[in-house]
Amino acid sequence: MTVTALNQGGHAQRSGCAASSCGSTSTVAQLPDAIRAKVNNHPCFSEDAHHHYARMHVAVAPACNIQCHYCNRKYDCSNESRPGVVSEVLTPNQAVKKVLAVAAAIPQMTVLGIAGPGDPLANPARTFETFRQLTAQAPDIKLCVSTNGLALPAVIDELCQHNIEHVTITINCVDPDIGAQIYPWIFWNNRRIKGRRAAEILIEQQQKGLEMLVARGVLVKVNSVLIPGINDEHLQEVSRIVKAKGAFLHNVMPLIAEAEHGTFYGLTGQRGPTSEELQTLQDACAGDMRMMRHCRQCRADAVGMLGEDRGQEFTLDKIEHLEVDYAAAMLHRAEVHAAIEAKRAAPSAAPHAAEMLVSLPLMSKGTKTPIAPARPVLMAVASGGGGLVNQHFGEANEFLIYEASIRGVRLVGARTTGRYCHGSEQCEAGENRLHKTIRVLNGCEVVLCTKIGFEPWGQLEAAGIMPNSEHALERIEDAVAAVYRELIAADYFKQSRIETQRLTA
Ligand code: CLF
Ligand code: SF4
Repeated sequence: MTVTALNQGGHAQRSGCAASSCGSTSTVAQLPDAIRAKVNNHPCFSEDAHHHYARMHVAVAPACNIQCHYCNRKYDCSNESRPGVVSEVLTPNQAVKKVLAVAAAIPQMTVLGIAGPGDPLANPARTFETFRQLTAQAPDIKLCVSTNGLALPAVIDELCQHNIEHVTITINCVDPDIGAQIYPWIFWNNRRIKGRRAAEILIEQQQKGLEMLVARGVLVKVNSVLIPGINDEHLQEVSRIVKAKGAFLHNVMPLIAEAEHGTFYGLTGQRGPTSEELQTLQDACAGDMRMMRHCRQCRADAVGMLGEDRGQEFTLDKIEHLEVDYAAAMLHRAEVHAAIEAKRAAPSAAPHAAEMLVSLPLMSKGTKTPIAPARPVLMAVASGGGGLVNQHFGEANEFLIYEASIRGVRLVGARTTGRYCHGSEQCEAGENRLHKTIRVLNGCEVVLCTKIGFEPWGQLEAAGIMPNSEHALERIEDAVAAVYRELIAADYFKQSRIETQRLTA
């Protein structure tokens, strides 16, 4: 469980990158040293790391060896933020140049991932050449790859030669009958194979690849796309099996399916899950393994902190004539990383939320009966990184969603307010941005930010969401716990509009 603060008991698609919770502060601390060293600064494999470190993808892998019903690889679309979308496909040399430029300009970028726009292992020459050059030229950057798994067993030895410590496999099912509803075909042994047999082969290769990676000491994350009515009742089984085989993390992501994306599911009206459905399934799977809750379903050319995309600052025309002194950059990067680690290790950075919750008079003396019906509350947090409440409401393109309960504070997700097409007036047409934000924050009862204007304040309140800017610049978990305490003290739960069915006392 991603609980970072505990109560009286004493105590984280298309497959995006082409998972109780991952890497929350407490769970990372409990890992063996060797694994902790691998995940400590990987923003996807560690929830805490994602507040401090960035990742980038290079789009060197255009081809794919399977077809997924949720995929349509789009090029040259700078507005869309979803997997498979890229502005330009790069050669390995161009990719390496871009990585060095980004690493020098964004020293907190620790991980280079290859995640498409097709499948990295269906483009082995381009993928491995990029890795080979980066291993030699930028040894301080972790290499990461995300694959559908079909070609994984065949290339695994070469993959492991490149010192890859993190691999993601997208596994949406372990049952070929379900797979046949997700994958219309695969390309296997120079032939196109369709239907159930295609899914059967894909599943076999995925499971074999997972076992082989684990045997070689590679940390494996499994991504699964939650497709209501297709694999929603099946993913707990997937979670159980991949955990038993040694996967480190499971990342259940919502299906993105809109008609304008031109995917089979989009065109046939297949819906994606609601936030509640996603969280319910993630919680159900969490009984079996670590779950990732902070995935942002990145583009295949994403650059920056998770949830931010600075790709347009590093287009080919901008970096073409750039000369990077990477030896000097590495020294600077090491200093920045040391400063980040010092900050993370400082006593002031240690979670205080536990104490804040424990200090509440939550229980009747000598009993375990809650005084107040303190059901869980979802709070949306505007954060620009660092694990702090440090963004203006109007500047936030996404909100981290935390759940506060008497058991503690935990991250349960991230919601993008301009999710699929932000920044374009066209895309915003017909729906006021504020209304859209309020809709996206459905189910949240509090929004934490540094500042908020009069108009959004009023509209949020009218929608039953309380804006709160009194915890600006505080650690998120502390702020969420403090607000939860304030709600209890103000008898909020006696008056609140939402039923108390979700009591978890
Ligand atoms: Fe990229 Fe994926 Fe590596 Fe991360 S992304 S290849 S593991 S470096 Fe991360 Fe993006 Fe989610 Fe992927 S937030 S879509 S899980
Ligand atoms: Fe698209 Fe291929 Fe990835 Fe499926 S595996 S999402 S078809 S790129």
